[in-house]
Amino acid sequence: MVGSIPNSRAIADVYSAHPEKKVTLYFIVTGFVALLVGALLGPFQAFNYAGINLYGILKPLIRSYYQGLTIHGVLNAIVFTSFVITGLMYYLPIRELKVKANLTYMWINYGVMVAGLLIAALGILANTSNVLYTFYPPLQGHWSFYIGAALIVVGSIMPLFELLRLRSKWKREHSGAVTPIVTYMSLMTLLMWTLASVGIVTEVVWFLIPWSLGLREGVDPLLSRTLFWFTAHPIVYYWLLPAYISWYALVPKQAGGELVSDSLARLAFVMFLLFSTPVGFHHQFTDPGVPAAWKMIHSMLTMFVGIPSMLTAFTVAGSLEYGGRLRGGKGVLGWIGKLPWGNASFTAQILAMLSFIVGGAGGIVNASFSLNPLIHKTAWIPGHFHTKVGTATTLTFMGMTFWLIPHLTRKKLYSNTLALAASWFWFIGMMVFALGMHWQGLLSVPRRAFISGMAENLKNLYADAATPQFITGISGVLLLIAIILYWTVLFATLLAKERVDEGQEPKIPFVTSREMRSEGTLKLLDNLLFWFIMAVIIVLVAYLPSLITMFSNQIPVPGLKPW
Ligand code: HAS
Ligand code: CU
Repeated sequence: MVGSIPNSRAIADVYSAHPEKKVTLYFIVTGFVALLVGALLGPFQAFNYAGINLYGILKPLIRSYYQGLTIHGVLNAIVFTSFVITGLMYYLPIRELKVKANLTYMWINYGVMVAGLLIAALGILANTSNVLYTFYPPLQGHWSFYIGAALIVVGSIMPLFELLRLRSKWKREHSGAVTPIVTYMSLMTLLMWTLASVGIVTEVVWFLIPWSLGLREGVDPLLSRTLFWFTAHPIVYYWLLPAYISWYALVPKQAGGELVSDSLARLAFVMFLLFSTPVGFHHQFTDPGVPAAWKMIHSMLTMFVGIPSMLTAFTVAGSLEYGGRLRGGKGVLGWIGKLPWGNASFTAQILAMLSFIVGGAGGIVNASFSLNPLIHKTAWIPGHFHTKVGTATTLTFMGMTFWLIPHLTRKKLYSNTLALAASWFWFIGMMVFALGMHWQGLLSVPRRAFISGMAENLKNLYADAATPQFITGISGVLLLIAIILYWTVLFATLLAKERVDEGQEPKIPFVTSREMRSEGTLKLLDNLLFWFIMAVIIVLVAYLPSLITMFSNQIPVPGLKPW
């Protein structure tokens, strides 16, 4: 490192070459501050599933288990993911295309989402909206919860239009070339998410906001749930695919390798666009009003959506192997030891990948029409998704910040050793949590249950789950340590005084990609409108018959507020 320059001048010119760095930093840091608040409630929930009720410590701020769980789910699953993903969806394509983005539009986008966050916080912190992050009616939250959530969803879709504009500008200047890979994957993610969001936007804007304002007598719970799950399965790929973009287009470079197949990566994203949305009934296998035939069709389509993840494993593993061999790895598996395990950003993301496999296997059980009833609404489900959004996505984003924050701010990472420790504690903590909760689920311990606060006469209801409950409690301690380590690294890096000279900061570890001609398969894969229309057709076939029946046979139910 050449040397550092005084802070005052540094701020002025840190962003001058790339002003999009500043708004990206705001998106990323806002997301991780939200995650810190949400994550800190996590150990309380793990201790609850160990039979230990520590909620008294949180009073009067947090007045109940369900208020705490709502804050945990909303901040972690909706706010953290939306802010970080929106920042990444802008920044990586802008830098890959080497174009100037509309900064005003980006800052307006940031403002819309911050407004949504603050408005939703009104209802939640006032203890009027303990509806959890799935906000199923007839539980009725305050109107501020629904309006805030709607603004965050609108904000999460906004990057699509700027990226489409930047892509067509780039294509005019590079005629005959296909969309560069990171921009391509980002656009496919946002197209999928825009199609998927139609369900939740209809539910919230058409039904729940007027209902919460007293303009609607009641809403039909089955129709609301169906519109919610229309969106809420594909939302998991909105959370996952930005992590995949790093696993495909950045991590191989960090491993000293390259992306071994650009077109296989594009094919995986086409499959996610086509099959992410028409599967939502796999969350409603026990809902009475959904015809069994459609549940079976959605179950089979869900198995389909596992295929692009298999493709991803194949391509990513090949790309890592390429890097390991360039580093001198020999024999069938000798390349693994040669990978840069001392690099916190790299290791965090490999641990995230391994966690994805565990959760994916459980996902196939969830998706099975005959097995699902064994685990539906049990602790198995949080066990599943803490390996997915809780680790595959979250630990990947943490791993990315270990180069991205120094890249954006020109400040050195506070400590690679602490960052490595945070990654291992998070990974091991989440694996222990997943073991405890999957196991409790198999013993029929319910999810979303204040089991540490049960009445005296029910105290021994889950006595046979004592071992997995103990395991779950251990995970709470490990994850608390991980939280302290990670946010120490993040804030110490952000608050550092010194900045390195221009050009000394970490580069974006893009894999090497050359300009490819738009012909043959690549031309077909690059036809975004065609694939989007195909996706809309599949979704209409999978949903329209049931939705027509539900819309025409609504049973409006008034709101419940048991808090
Ligand atoms: Fe899930 C419930 C099925 C993926 C998140 N899931 C949830 C909930 C959340 C969630 C939050 O079918 C709870 C919602 C609620 O509150 O009620 N899920 C699946 C399936 C997949 C899946 C089939 N889920 C995710 C991802 C999530 C996520 C990703 C967040 C990011 N899930 C379900 C079902 C339910 C459910 C039902 C409802 C259950 C109920 O009854 O309520 C698939 O995408 C999984 C694909 C994976 C596989 C496994 C094999 C894959 C391998 C290779 C991949 C490895 C890679 C790693 C890419 C087919 C072996 C990189 C490679 C290396 C080099 C290591
Ligand atoms: Cu799902």
